[in-house]
Amino acid sequence: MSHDLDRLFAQPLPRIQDFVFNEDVVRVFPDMIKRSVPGYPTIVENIGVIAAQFAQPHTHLYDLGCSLGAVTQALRRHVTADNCQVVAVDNSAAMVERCREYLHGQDSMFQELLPVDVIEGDILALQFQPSSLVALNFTLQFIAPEQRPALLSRIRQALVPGGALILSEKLRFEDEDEQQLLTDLHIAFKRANGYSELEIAQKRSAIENVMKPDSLETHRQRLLDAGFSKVVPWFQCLNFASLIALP
Ligand code: GEK
Repeated sequence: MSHDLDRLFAQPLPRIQDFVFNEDVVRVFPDMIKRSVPGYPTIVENIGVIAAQFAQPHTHLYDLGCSLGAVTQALRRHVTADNCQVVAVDNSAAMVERCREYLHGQDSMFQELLPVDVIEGDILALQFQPSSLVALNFTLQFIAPEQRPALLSRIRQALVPGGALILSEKLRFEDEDEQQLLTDLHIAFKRANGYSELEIAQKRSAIENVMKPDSLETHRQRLLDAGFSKVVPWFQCLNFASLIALP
C-alpha cells in the first residue's frame, strides 16, 4: 500500500489550524510518525514482544488509538496465546478505514493470525472486556487531562491478574534545563530526518493545543492512583518513553 512523504507543513500556511487526524494526515502518517517520534519502530515491535509475555488465553488485547494498526500488527506477529481477540479502536474515520485495509493485507499474507475487531469510536466510551494487554501507544497525550484518570481506572478494572498496560508518551520535564535540552535534541532529531525549520515550527503550533504531555512523575502517580501496583519504564529515547504498568 502506498504512503506519501510528510510535506503537510512544508509551505508557509496563512493560518495554522489545530492538528486533526484527517485523510491528509492518514496519507503521510507512517512517514510522519517515524520521522517525528524517536524510537517509534523499536517501541512498536517490542510492544509485540512484551505483549507475548503477558497475553493470556481467552482474553482481549486492546490497541487504543490504533491509527493505522502498527501495534495491532505487532501483537499479531508475536502473541501466540490461544483464543485471544485483538480490539483496535480509533475515533478517526479516515484512520480506521486505512487500518482495516492494512490489516486485510496482513491477513492475506499470513495464516493463523489473531482475529481483530477494528472499531471506529471514542476510547473514553469503550466497554472493556476482560483483558490481558492494553496498549496506549502515544494516545493518552491526546485525551483531555481531566479524562485521563477515569480512562486508566477503567483499563485497570478490565485487566486480569498477570496482565499489563503498555503506555507510550511524549514526556514533559519538570526541570526547566532538562525540558529545554530534550526539546532541542528532539528538534535536532526532526532536522536530521529532513524536516525544515518551517515544518518543525508550523507542526508545533498545530499540535500544541491538542497534545498535552505529562511528566514521568505525573504518569507514575496517576497510574498508581488508578490502582496499578507497579510502573516500570522499559524504553526512553530523548523525550519519548514507554512504560509497563502492572495491575
Ligand atoms: C501507533 N497508536 O501507530 N478515541 C479513540 N482514538 C483517539 C482518541 C479517542 N478519544 N483521541 C485520539 N485518538 C498509534 C499512534 S496517534 C499518535 C497513535 C500520534 C487517536 C487519533 O485519531 C490517532 O489516530 C491516535 O489516537 C494518536 O502506534 O499521532 O502522535
